[in-house]
Amino acid sequence: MTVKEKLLELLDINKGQFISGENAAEMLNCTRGAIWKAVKSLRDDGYSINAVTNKGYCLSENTDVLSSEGVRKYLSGNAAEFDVRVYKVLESTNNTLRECANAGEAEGTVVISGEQTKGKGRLGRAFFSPSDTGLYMSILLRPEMTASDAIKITTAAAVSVAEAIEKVSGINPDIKWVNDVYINSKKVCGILTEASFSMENGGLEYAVLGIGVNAYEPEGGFPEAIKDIAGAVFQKRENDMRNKLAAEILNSFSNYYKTLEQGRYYESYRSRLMWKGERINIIRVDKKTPAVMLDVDKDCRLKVRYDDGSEDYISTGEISIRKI
Ligand code: BT5
Repeated sequence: MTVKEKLLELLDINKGQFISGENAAEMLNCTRGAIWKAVKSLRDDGYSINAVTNKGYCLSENTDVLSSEGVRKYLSGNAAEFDVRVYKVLESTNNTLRECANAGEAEGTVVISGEQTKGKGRLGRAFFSPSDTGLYMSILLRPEMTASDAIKITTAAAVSVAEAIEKVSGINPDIKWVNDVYINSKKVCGILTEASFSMENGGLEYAVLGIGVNAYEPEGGFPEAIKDIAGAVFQKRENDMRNKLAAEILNSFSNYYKTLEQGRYYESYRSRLMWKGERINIIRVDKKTPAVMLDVDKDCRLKVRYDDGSEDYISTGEISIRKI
């Protein structure tokens, strides 16, 4: 462990309390100069460390900096096997992970970033990913499944995010078919699964599961274009929250993933489904069809009733829904 890592551990254990440079240097067996250098470097990484003459250094109680050690600390069960890599800024965690996948990296490689400069949504849309307020994460999967079953990755992930949020915050989120997580009618998470298929047998070669969560509202609020749609999970910064949230998503997802075919996540998905029994518009490119949303089936197809009384099951794809 470097002085920086050891100092972070020391400050973390004593969060909210001052430790003098002299004591820290003695405990870590280094010079006070080395402590000061480590403090500067931790601040550059985003840690809020207060320095007061005659008192020393104190890590703010509401420090919430993403780090691979920070995420690993909260992993449990199957998720403890994940290889978590945390970056400060990337174009898109899905893009970075696709490069890892194409280079032959293993299932369970996880790329997390504190900011994305080209965060992607579905169908070429952008996902707003400002620095230090969100969690942008991609998981590499190499499942043996057909293309049509790949939707289960996305739906299981939506349940995992909702359950993880509930676990760390007590808030009970909803799911908007098929891949969005909502709190109080605002989107707090979007999910984009990108799959690569084998040219030889048409099977799934790998899938990159991308999850973007707005943990906090960015300073100055969300941009005009999404300010009526987007929301954040937390109202104020919470101690180590994004590391916890990332880990809890991975903990929950790793369990559902092992039994994806059995669809154990289905009842949780169904109970969180927004707009059940309400009128919606089904949007295909620019054609809108009004209907009543009835339910989802085990394959997460949407069961709807059209105005002529006929019923239909809708699969995801180039479709989205809006409440009327
Ligand atoms: C999604 O697409 O919501 C999928 C988003 C997936 C993002 C993750 S982050 C990690 C990984 N790396 C990536 O590059 N992507 C994944 P879609 O259902 O198409 O929704 C996109 C729409 O949501 C946009 O057109 C906006 O209206 C809205 N939107 C954009 N940014 C948002 C945000 N931060 N919060 C809430 N809504 C947003």
